[in-house]
Amino acid sequence: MSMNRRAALRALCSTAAYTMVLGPGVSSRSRADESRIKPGASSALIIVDVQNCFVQGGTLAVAHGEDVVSVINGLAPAFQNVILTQDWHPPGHTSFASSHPGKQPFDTITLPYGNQVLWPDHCVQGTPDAALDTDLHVPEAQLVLRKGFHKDIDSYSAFREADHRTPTGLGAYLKERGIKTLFVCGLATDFCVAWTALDARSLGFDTYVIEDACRGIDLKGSLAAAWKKMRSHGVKRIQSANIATDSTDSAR
Ligand code: VGL
Ligand code: ZN
Repeated sequence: MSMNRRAALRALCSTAAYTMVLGPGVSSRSRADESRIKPGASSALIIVDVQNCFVQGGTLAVAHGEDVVSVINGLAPAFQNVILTQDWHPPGHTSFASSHPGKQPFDTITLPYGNQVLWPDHCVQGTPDAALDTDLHVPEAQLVLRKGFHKDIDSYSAFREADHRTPTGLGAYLKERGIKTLFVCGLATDFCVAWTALDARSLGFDTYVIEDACRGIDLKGSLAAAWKKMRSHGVKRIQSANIATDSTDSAR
């Protein structure tokens, strides 16, 4: 190896010790004390279902669901692209226990597209329960995607409805905008967040779930099962502290 190549390699290695490119639009300082990811132009934050419905006082309140709001309010400004989703069901939706005589919330039934957990009536279109959490402050959001509006199909995922066929259009939207890396957060970890992250992987996105910006329902072990499945599909589990916000950046 020539001296020039060796010197160039040494220079490259020492640079790599400070900045590691994790994929298009994402870079991270790799030293232990500087291990934050700085989302770039080809990354997006997807904030899943942070609605009145899923926080304290809502029709399907997730334990400590409201705790994600301040975390997400702090994270969103670090992203150049932010998408919000809303669970948005018509009255009499097939996922409601009340639509199935004799059934109770949290029972499971078989529908033409597979198993369906039955829920209390929730996130009914146009009701205050379905509105975004009152304290959520994300003016930078570019798209609010509503899902679950077909009366006979549920849609946990922001990409594909529960029949695993009907697309919401989000995949094409993100691809057309050149987005390659997704950071998913919100409610609930083991349902809409997990299904969104898994579909994101199957559509080829590099996918992170920000654990402390999510809370789970945990129905019969569903939270641990969701993390296991996400891990096996290559979803990366991180914390909000792993994202470089403007203030943490300039502090360095
Ligand atoms: C959700 C259950 C029913 C969610 C939505 O947002 O995780 N869970 N509908
Ligand atoms: Zn729902």
